[in-house]
Amino acid sequence: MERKNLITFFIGILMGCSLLACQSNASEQTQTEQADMPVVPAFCADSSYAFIKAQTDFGARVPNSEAHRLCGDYLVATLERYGAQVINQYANLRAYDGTVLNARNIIASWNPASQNRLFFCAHWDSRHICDEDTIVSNRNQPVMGANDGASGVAVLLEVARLVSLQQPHVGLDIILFDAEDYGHGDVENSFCLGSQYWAMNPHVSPYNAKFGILLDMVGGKNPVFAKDQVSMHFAPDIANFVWDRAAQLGHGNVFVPTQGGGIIDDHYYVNLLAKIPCIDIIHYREGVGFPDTWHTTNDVLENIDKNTLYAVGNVITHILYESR
Ligand code: AHN
Ligand code: ZN
Repeated sequence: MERKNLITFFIGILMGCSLLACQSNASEQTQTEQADMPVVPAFCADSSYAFIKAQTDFGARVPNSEAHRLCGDYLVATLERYGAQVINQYANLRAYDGTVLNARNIIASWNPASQNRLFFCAHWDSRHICDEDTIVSNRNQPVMGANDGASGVAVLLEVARLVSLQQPHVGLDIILFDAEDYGHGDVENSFCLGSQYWAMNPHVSPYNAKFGILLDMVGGKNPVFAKDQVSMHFAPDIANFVWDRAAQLGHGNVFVPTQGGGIIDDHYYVNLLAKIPCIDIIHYREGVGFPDTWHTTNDVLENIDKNTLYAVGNVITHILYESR
């Protein structure tokens, strides 16, 4: 062997050894990063479930109540503990019945300087009345909102925990909207007061993100998540991308690729007023409607299914960590 070839040969052996060494005691991380595949941390449904319980333990989180204020403080403290920079956006918002709601949107940011960002959102308030309850005498009770409110927040708190352990490539904002559910079906724009306010007054100006994902009622039993018409109108590519990824991850039974109803939810105002594409993952089936527990006294922890939390959490964790 010529001297030059010999050197090449030894370099080759050395490289082979280091590769072998790398592989033999390699973490999954090193192997998958080599294949240019990001490592996606494991979403823990038990942890997410505990975040629902933490919220419902305060009681119903109706704006202007003690439970609402204390739960807001808990959410901010938890997000800060997971390394976020948190902004409290306070606003006095007039509800359909004239009540002035002391509202508080909570915005948690990681890597706020990055222009390359995503946001996830949910509403953290619970409804003041169980007006869909079959028992008439229950209809003046507030909604506990284990699913309607707490579930979306709980999935996002678990994502926050994962982000504290492993930084994604993109910047992230978790936006917890207030005063979503203090509306009246007959009064236009009376729901989603917190998101309407945020969309007209973003926490930083100018605010931009590639897209957003809203979670609403993501912890119920026998869920069906269809692509709602508002998402398909404003952000069809994002909806198709998320539903395709969900199917690849084995959640095609809950993320059904059909067109859902036209749902006025926080994402509608984010699209319309802030002009940022945002989709909704919401338990709603055309012809069936919202889950049976919706706006009733049955929207409690006992009716939460951890498998639903896992499906949604697993999908959005992949979307976050696979984004470049
Ligand atoms: C409508 O009822 C039109 N939108 C549902 C918004 C909502 C209420 N999400 C949870 N609770
Ligand atoms: Zn509701």
